[in-house]
Amino acid sequence: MNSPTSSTDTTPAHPAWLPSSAFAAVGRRRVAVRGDGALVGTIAAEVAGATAAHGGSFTRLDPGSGVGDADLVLTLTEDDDAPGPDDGGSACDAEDESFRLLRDDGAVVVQSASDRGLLYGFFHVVRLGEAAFTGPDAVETHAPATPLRMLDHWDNVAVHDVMGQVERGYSGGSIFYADGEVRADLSRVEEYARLLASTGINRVAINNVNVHAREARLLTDGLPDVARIAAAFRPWGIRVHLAVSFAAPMTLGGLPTADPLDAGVARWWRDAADRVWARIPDFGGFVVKADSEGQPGPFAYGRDHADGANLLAAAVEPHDGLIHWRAFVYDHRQDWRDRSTDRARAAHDNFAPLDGRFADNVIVQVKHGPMDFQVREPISPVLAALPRTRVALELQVTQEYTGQQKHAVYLGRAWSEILRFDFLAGAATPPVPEPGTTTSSDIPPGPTTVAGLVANSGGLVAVSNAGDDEFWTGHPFAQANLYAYGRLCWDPAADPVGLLGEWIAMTFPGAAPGVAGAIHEILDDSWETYELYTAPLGVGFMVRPGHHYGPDVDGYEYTPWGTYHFADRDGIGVDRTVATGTGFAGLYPSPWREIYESAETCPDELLLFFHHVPYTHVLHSGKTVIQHIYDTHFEGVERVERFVATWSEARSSLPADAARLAARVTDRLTEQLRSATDWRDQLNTYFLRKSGVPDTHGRTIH
Ligand code: GCV
Repeated sequence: MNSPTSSTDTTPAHPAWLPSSAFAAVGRRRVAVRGDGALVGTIAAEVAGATAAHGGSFTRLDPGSGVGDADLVLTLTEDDDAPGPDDGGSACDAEDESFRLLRDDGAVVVQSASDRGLLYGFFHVVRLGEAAFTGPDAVETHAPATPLRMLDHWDNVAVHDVMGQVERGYSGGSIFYADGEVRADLSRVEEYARLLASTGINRVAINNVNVHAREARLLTDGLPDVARIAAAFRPWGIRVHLAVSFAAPMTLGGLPTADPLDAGVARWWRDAADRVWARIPDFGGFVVKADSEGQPGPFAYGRDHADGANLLAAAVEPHDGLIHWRAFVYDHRQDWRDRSTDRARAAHDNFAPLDGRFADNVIVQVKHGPMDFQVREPISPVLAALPRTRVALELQVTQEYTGQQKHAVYLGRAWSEILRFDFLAGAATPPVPEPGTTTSSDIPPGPTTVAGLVANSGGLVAVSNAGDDEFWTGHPFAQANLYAYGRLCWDPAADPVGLLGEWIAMTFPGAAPGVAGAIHEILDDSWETYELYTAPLGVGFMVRPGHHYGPDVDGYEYTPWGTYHFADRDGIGVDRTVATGTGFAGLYPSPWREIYESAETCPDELLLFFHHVPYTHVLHSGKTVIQHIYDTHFEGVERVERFVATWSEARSSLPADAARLAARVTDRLTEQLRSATDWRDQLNTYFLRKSGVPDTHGRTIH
């Protein structure tokens, strides 16, 4: 786990994708900023800094004044801006985060009805660089796909015995907490807020969803400190949320119960919420992990998750607050001998029957896959099973199961695939629900992709990968994941490789062209590379128990966690069919239920998630399962060898001030190669010994 943070570390943070040189195009120009509003001050300070650094000029204009001959005008919408009927803009609408960009003969005007929209417009121009001014005349409107674009931190205030300062954190300590307290110096939080705002993130939950005793108190006597953190985020248009313990009325309030239907409990939560909003008027709401992995919840009182969530929803409703209620609920004390219980079904079984019962300000937060952030899983059917409930997609930017920021793994491509997944697979009309079913087949007409389902609902949430590490993310290349997550929240249809290109261009401005090419060579297909040398064909969880790093094929096989692959001498995989298995495949709407039900039509990459097959089963690729395992593991390592060679050539073209970054990347790639080799040898050896089937190419398997 990560090491405890050091509160005395003074190494300046790497600027990530916002180095001064990324502002050169704006900073060389005559820039005017017009309008009132807290965030307009933020923009003005940014422009003042950029123009001072790069030789341009900056004017702060009063509302209503003329804009003169500026090259770039950043202005709140004023009456004479007369937005057209299609713009959707209305003056002074704080909730409207859209902005308009008008380019006329190289002069650019960015307008927005809100200061947040203007901030996003400013960063849009920064991202475009020179192209912002040299492009053809244009009038463009940009708006986020969803108003809810959030990051969760799994940071502990007090270092946890097992999980450390940041649960599943691989980037040093917490930027919020050190030595059991909220940090006195929150300047890293301010820098972080700026980075996030530049990608469009607008909400952050600041503590671990596993709420331990010290962290629970953030809700009560810790509030002044939470208010300080909120103040650090506020100039960047980001609202703060807290993870809370369902048992708080007992552990903090001294009540005899936390029963969601108890009037005293309801009163306690109302008072708690009133105190929070009195202190932090723009507070966002609470995040709750209940009845999951030992966290308290409504089951203890014979109540369900709608009862639990609605209790908190009523408390925050007078303040327009939100409850993010996690759907990650399953039995973690399963008997591995029992093949009828399927962890993949659990969230659906618990939540689908509750559809329609959640209050309007409850957001059910659903992990993208039915298990737990594996490198490859099918899309969670829960996302389409709650048409009368607000639902958020939960992703994991921190690389718990995808190389822990020691391996270069760009996840933008994975997330893009998830967001584009269409529950109806392009079917023209939704299928007619089968009588008496409560499964996802009755999703309403309308957008049926994951992005479409969450856009006007609960939006997106992801677990952050940032910490107090010099490079923010441990592996400097993992910054690209944080960046791409924010950008995909704003535009889920964006090309993920294009976003990677944006991150490279901003992070390494002016670097030799070979550098960008090399980073693309390493990262573009790195998610697939990681999949090649780790767990095959959607099977998952072949990691060391506990810390989840490195190979251990049977590590979780005979444990209570419900994460099995069922490999024996004849075959491997989990039968999740309706016909002979756990029935999980039947939780999808058509045509996916039929596609997944049959081993003939199931996509290769998910075969072992849905089917138990012999090692000699022939994939669509034409290879047998066993040969696929051997080939992919050899290929994965070969690819990482190429990453190492590519980087060792590219790093010599980096400027001297990137030496520390270059060295860090080299160290991480060295570890990635060692680990990938370990994965290859353990996996191939295990399956050769288990199956007795030799590699057709006769390569070394131990
Ligand atoms: C915060 C997985 C992780 C846990 C995490 C949990 C969750 O089980 O290993 O560390 O707990 O997911 O998402 O709540």
